[in-house]
Amino acid sequence: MSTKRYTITTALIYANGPIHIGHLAGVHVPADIYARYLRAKGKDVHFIGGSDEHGVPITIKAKKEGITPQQVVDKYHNMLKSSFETFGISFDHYSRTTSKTHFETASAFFKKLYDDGKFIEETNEQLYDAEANQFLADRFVVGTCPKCGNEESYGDQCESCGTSHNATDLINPKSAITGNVPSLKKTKHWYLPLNEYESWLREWIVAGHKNDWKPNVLGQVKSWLDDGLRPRAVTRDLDWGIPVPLDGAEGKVLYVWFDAPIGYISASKEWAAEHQKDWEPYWKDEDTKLVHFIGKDNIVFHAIIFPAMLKAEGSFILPENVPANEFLNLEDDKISTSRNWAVWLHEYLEDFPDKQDVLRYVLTANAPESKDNNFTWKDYQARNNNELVAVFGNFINRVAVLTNKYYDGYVPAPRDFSDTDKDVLAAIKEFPGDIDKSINRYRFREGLNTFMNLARLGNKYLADEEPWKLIKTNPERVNTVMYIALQIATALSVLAEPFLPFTAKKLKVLLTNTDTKLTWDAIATVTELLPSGHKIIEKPSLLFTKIEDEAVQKQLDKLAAAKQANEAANKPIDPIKDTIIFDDFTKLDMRIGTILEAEKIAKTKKLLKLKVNIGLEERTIVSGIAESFSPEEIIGKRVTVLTNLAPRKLRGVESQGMILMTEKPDGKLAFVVPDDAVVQDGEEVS
Ligand code: B3M
Ligand code: ZN
Repeated sequence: MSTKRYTITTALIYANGPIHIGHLAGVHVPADIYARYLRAKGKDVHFIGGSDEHGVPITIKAKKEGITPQQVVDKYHNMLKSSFETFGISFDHYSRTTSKTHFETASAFFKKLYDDGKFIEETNEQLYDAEANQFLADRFVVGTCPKCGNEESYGDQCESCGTSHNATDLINPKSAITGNVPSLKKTKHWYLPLNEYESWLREWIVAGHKNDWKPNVLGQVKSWLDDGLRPRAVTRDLDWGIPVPLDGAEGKVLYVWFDAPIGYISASKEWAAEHQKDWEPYWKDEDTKLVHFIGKDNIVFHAIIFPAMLKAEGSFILPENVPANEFLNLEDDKISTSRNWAVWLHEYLEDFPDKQDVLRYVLTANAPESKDNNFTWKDYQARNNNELVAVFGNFINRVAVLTNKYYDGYVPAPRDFSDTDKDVLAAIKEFPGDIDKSINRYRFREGLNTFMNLARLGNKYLADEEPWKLIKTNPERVNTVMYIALQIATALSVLAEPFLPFTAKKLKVLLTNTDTKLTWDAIATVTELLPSGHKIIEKPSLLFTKIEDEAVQKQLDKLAAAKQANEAANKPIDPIKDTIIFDDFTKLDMRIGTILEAEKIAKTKKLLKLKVNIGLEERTIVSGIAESFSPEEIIGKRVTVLTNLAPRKLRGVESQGMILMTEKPDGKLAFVVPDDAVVQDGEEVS
């Protein structure tokens, strides 16, 4: 059956934090390329995304910040939505799972499965934290993964091997709320018997999609099926979520992974209501192609659990494909929200407000399509400077400048085409089809590379023909060369749209072909893409600008600071020393003092020579604090001094005491001082 329309979804982002380049590279950039490409092909495309606002991650964040879950999701939903907009992710609708439509849709979905007898109802023992007075599901419990031995697996999923399991499967479970070992307590839940769908899933995926699903997705699916599927609870004992729509289910909500994928359907309903459309064909007609863009940790939910839910419901189509990506690392380290090891989109957009396409380009060129990949700022800079600026930008700039210089901006009329010219004109026509092949197989890096080959072709053509030299000897030939260069530029302006949408727009403005109806496929068929006599813009701006070392260094410094702060925060606290008796303590003479003078000791890094008033007298003290303080800033500071320490010479200066210090998380030192300024110098510490 031929495809009439496309429903394209992106994994819903948990609204408990901002979005980072890992999400973008894995999910949103490829999905957006796909959606824009299909629109350029004139297809009926429905492209949706949204915020995942339920589940334990939201509750944990709310507890941490001392606000309500609703406040958490409101804050991050708005932030996510606006970063996506600024970044040019072309959603037809961006929704959220706390919307009224979604509550209704998810409840009705559950109710239908319940009424049709698709669930098993079971009361059994679940992990319970008596101190927190709460059942421990999902991320509220950590323990050892029964499959791979990772000691920090969550209750519902192990992030190390990707396995999804039940909380009671964990070995040595511990409450993430109190750290206590949980007890067991009986509770009633509803289970989807996945085991009953096993042979159907095997038939549908392993037999039906073995040629079109990505090997990483098929591999994971096969391994789960081979392990055997088990009934899976779709409800939880939590107070944040969509209430289970049954009598006698008070205090229970739908499991977040039950409600979240239904969020895709809710998003379509909202979009349809806003645009006077019918949502149902996008989810129910067999000639609709449904594609879920996700990261590899979401494969089981989109390839097994959600399809089983859809199948159980009975009226929906199933995904045609689930093109999951692997993970993107950052500077050779795993991206981590808790360690703040990430490039956050909202910060990127502040630092590089007009460079959306550069990030899209680098994330696509480096996309973790078949294996984990790495983002580095040096590579980002190199790809911008050596590829976007030096190849694509340079070609377009030459075309624009020379056309204006030689022809006042008018496209010249060509004369006789040389063999090279004919080859180039024929080559242009090959590009849309070649890119089609890559994109239809979800090979976006390959598609982008092919696209860049067209820019390379243009750049090389001009470099070989050298119109700037020919203009003196053979101006007629220059007409033809520039005409051809302008045809390449025009093809680029159309084919750039999925990958570099901001640039495509700029380029269309530059060529003033914004209003022509040049479609993707026209590039392969139309002989003259930009006709002779057409006028382009006089003073176009550059498509790309160079990224300097300082800009990159600023980003690296930011990461270094994040790493340092994280290490400091995780620094283990020293264990308590051996017990002493009271007499040992009374031997110490510690007094409050004030720093009167301070100077650096020459040729040392750490040492300051201080004069300190300790009430009875003034003391000279040499202190290793120069890396934490400048001499000027500490004059007048109150300190605590150990006064009866045997004097000792340091760099020729006799030190008559020691200043008490403690260390801050960033490794810098801080003085130990009385919390009341009225305490006099000389007062003893006891
Ligand atoms: N929010 C998990 C994630 O962000 C989850 C995806 C839901 S898709 C329906 O990785
Ligand atoms: Zn595991």
